Amino acid sequence: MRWLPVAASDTAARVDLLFYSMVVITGVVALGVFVLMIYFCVHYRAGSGADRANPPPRKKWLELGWTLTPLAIFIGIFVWAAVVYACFYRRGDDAMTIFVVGKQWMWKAEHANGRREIDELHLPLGQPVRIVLSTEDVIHSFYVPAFRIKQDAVPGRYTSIRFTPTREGEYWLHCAEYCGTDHARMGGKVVVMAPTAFAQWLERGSGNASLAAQGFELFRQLGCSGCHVNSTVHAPDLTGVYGRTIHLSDGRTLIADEAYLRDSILLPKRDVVAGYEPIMPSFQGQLDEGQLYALITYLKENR
Ligand code: HEC
Ligand SMILES: [Cu+2]
Repeated sequence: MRWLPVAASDTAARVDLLFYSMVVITGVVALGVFVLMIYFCVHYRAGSGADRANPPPRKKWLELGWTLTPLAIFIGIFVWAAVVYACFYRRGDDAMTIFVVGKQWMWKAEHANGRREIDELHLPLGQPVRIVLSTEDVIHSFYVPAFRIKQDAVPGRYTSIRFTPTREGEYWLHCAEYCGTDHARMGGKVVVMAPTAFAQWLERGSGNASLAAQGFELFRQLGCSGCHVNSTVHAPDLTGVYGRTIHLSDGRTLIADEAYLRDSILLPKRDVVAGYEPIMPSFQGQLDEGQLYALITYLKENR
């Protein structure tokens, strides 16, 4: 008998173990409570001959025991669950990044080499993947039950989730956040392929330039290079900007991640780099999510 969808990722194995452990622990406790309750109801019913004299004295160790043991178990479960949760968001350079954007009512995916797909997502078996999510309109939620992952795509920012597919096959992909008329139809399938088959599939791409190359093209077209590369304008050098520690003019310090690069392009007045004038124009409304991510991919790879 199968209670849950097949487990097709490393996260699924971790989530299931946690889930079943909680079912067993709470089940055993509930069973114990009900058995005792029924026993006491019958034993001490009105008119029964049970001995009610000499009630046992209070035993402190017993009360402490049944208070502290569940406390320890619940805190243990909390720590365990926190570790499982943290795995979804672990960073590491080994993960393959795929950009997925939600749009009423479809999921559009773009691989690093520029191959695009809609309502389908091909993944290689055994390779850690990081899905970077965004949306063109309202909140959507990227939900693959077989992977036990569900992550909101939120307007105006990036969210991401990480996992490793561990089983070849096709799995349902859904939107799990009500997003309008065709919400229930928003979804498709995830196809997990053997690594060599995946590599071939990826190569058979539609002939798009890679994300980084598209980004470079935009970097020139939009005039970014006019200020940022060999220019008389006083603007920061963007070579290796990703991951750099940035000092801002208001004294804050942060690490340049995807979110920071996104904000630098759309809301340049918000985080002004120390030592520079806030002269960079906003590019809000001039780029769709795919173009913006291509630009960021170019900045990430421009080391
Ligand atoms: C008019 C000149 C100008 C143009 C055009 C321009 N920038 Fe800038 N940019 C600046 C200046 C000046 C700063 C530093 C002050 C600030 O943070 O606003 C900056 C900051 C940045 C930063 C933050 C750099 C850091 O070291 O933290 C990024 C990223 C960036 N720009 C990317 C871009 C991209 C991508 C484009 C094109 C879409 C672009 N810029 C277009 C002048 C420009
Ligand atoms: Cu949706």
